[in-house]
Amino acid sequence: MHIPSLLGAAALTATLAGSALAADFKAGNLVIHDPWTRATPRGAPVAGGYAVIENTGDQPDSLTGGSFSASSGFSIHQMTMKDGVMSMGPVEGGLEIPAHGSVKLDPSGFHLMFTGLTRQLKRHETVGGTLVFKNAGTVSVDYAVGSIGARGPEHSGH
Ligand SMILES: [Cu+2]
Repeated sequence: MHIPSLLGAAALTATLAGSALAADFKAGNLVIHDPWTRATPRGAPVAGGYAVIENTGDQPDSLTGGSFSASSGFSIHQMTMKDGVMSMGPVEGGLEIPAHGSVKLDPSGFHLMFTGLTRQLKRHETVGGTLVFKNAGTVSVDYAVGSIGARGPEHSGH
């Protein structure tokens, strides 16, 4: 019997369940750092998704789609400034992740748009989903839900 290690694992599980820890996800040459989203007001129809996608390989890849378990729709968006007005629209043809480079998805630039939310997102939970890449294929990720006004992923323990 390994009672001490079992207790240790239980304690660790309890710690992880208590906070939405940011995490990294790997697929082939890609590393998806700290996927996160924001808590939503009750009844909100959409939420944004953010992460840093790093490509350690010699070939470019491209993000072509994905899914979010708490929404019916998923698209890749870009914020643009035109005539002094910020607007957003879909990125056509996929978002390139350059070889030996990275792309940041954040509230002011490229981002994921979860449309048709099926429920309210609550701070400190994690919500599953996928990202689909041209070369790396489909990657499962978990989005840590931050506060409604969060500007970046929340880290706990450091
Ligand atoms: Cu958008």
